[in-house]
Amino acid sequence: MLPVIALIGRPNVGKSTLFNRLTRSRDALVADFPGLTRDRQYGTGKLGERPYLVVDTGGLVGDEQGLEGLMAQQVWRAVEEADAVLLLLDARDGVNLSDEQIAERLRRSGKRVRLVLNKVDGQDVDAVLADAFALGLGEPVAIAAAQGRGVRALIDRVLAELPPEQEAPEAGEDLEQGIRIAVVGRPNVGKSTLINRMLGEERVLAYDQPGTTRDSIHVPLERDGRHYTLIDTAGVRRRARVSETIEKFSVIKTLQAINEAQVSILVLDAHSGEVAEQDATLAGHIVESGTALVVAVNKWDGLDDEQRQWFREQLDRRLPFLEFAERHFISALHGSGVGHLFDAVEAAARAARTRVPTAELTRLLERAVHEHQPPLVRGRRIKLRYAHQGGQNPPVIVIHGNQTSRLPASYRRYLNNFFRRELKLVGTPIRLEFRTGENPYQGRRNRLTPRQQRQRKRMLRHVKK
Ligand SMILES: Nc1nc2c(ncn2[C@@H]2O[C@H](COP(=O)(O)OP(=O)(O)OP(=O)(O)O)[C@@H](O)[C@H]2O)c(=O)[nH]1
Ligand SMILES: [Mg+2]
Repeated sequence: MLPVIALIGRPNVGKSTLFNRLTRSRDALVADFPGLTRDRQYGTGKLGERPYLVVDTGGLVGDEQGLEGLMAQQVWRAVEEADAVLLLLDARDGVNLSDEQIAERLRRSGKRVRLVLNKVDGQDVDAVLADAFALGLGEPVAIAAAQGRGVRALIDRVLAELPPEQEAPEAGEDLEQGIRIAVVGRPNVGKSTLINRMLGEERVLAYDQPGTTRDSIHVPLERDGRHYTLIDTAGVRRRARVSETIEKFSVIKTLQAINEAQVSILVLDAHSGEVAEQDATLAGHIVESGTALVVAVNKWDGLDDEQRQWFREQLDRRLPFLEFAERHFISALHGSGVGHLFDAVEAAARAARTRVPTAELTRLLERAVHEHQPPLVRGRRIKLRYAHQGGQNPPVIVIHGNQTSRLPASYRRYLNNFFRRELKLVGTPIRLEFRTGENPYQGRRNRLTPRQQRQRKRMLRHVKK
């Protein structure tokens, strides 16, 4: 599981600014998916040695209302789910009573807390550092989040203090576990019903175990001689009880599950009549994570044609960036369409593992460029020369050329769609990475002068004899 880092502090100390810094590396990716908005509260980051999850929170005010109110409860929940808490302080304001009260409360939480003194740019911070130190939460780390100063050192330090990550699951498929499938969706879309349906009646009772707040349950499953592991974020419950329970929804838990899975099934509720904000946010997280995806539109039973048409339009309008995934219209309650989900999961997992030879990718790139040239930038044409595969799960296509950082998002999308179509990739996002520079294969061997070439020929003649 990824370590979870929560950002806590008074209003305006720079939590969101730091959050953006810690998650920024993903910006370029998002540009390839029109309509995808980023979650500005939960994000994945990989600034340091290993990936992590970050949670931004609303500002806390140190009085009783501010520490116990409705808003604050959200913050404490984030603390509860975190492995490390960063308490931000504002070097311009100095340490005040609010900070002291928040610090006191954090100390009682028993969590690993690290003090972060922000906005140290252009400040003489010695006095504030001493005040911060006096909060009794250890040595503060000074940063300037707006400029990015000290942020890398901070995250390195925080990650180093955390216990080493448990063995990360293999990117590929494990024979015993089979494909790992995360079943995700907002509360009450029917995740538990679907999981029960996928498992079959008799299996359900055995897995009636509550998870802790942030841990998902892994349920082994065999179907047609194939193994799968369902990662359940809702908690599988006895059938009779499914409708009665109000599940405790946790974005962190969902993100962890997506991260461990090879394929996510995003469950939507057609009965609700709309694709909600939270659906779009979860969809965005899945795309950012790069796992393969199958969309399951649940509660399709009992809708008339008009309602169905309406929901299809909602999907196109609100989740246009999911067009790479298969959509299945199902009824978890009655079981219709559920069997096809397994085929879709298999297909998506296969697509995610695709391997394409360099020669073929380069040929495709040449065709794409031929059909639609990259734009001119300041009178010079952006050149894209060749492509190779940089990874699987999801497929990464590395494109070499010059001025590639100037490629507009629209052209990246064009390339993305082109490769997807030509490689017939359904169910997996693809990642494009661009490299500017010389052909690395060209520079690898020293170029020989004519004289050296003659010498070399002579030498080789000797060797042959
Ligand atoms: N000078 C300076 N300003 C900063 C720094 N970090 C953040 N700011 C500014 O401080 C203001 C508040 O930043 P936010 O990141 O929105 O603060 P926040 O803690 O998320 O605030 P709330 O969400 O309202 O609690 C913004 O105007 C930032 O530009 C910094 O390192 N130096
Ligand atoms: Mg904020």
